[in-house]
Amino acid sequence: MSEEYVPPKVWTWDTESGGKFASINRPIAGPTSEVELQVGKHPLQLYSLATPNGVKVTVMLEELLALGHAGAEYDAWLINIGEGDQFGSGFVDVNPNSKIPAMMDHSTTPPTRIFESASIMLYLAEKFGAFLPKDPTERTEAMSWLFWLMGSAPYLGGGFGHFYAYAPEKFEYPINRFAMEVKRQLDVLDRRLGEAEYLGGSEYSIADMAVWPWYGLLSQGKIYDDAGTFLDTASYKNVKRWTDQIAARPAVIRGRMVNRAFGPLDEQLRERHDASDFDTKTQDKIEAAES
Ligand SMILES: N[C@@H](CCC(=O)N[C@@H](CS)C(=O)NCC(=O)O)C(=O)O
Repeated sequence: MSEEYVPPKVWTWDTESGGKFASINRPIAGPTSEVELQVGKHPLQLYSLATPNGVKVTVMLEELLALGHAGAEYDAWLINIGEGDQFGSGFVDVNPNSKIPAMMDHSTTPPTRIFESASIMLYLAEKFGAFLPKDPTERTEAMSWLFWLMGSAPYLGGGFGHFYAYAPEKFEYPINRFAMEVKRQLDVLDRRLGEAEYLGGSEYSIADMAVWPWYGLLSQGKIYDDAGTFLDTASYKNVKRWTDQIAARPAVIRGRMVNRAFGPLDEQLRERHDASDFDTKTQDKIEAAES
């Protein structure tokens, strides 16, 4: 590492930390501007972006619709975190933590706000009675893996991903530390998926929907540049089997497209207000119509 850093006695916010998201990082909570959120025609209003945390919820909503739960129809509004949309007053009213995904359910009186992806998934699983096994042992196992994900993914995203892909320089110490931890986590998943088809057991559940957008996309080499090669994800065979199985589900393919504002244009449905939007409002079609 370059120069040795000696922490001051009291930390102060006087410089940007550098790196890809430096301009949106700040040490205080609360809104920075007055911005009302838009509300569409469906009871469920989602405010999100297709990062792995956002994709968990759009996959779940598309899975619920695929299962015939018409009440899961939703409007998905794009929150561009790179531009600071998460600090608008309307968004902060829904999620005081200023992070996507955030959801409002207008079918209740008063409307219910839900933030934290796992809380949103549990809310939807309970509301529709779906994707949480009825068998108490499998249900508990699914919940354990859901909470495992919430504790583990920050080491993959905020730890490994940050230092491998986003930090202003490649620092060996944190990359080593978090690569070691993420490989251990992949081994944990690999062993579990060697003994059961899904994380909860025999049923596809919210545990799989939560874990897949992180460790499945990592296994497919779709997040953090070439991290799949760096971490040798191909060697985790059971994770790969499970990843490919889930990736082929039509609801997962649709869910990954919602609120996506990066990647191939035909895979970007920046806002979703109707099931037909997948056929007519992807970004390639919008841009073709404008030109
Ligand atoms: N534990 C939260 C994490 C959400 C989260 O970290 N969201 C990121 C995008 S993946 C975000 O909105 N970041 C914006 C910011 O930090 O300002 C959840 O699962 O909902």
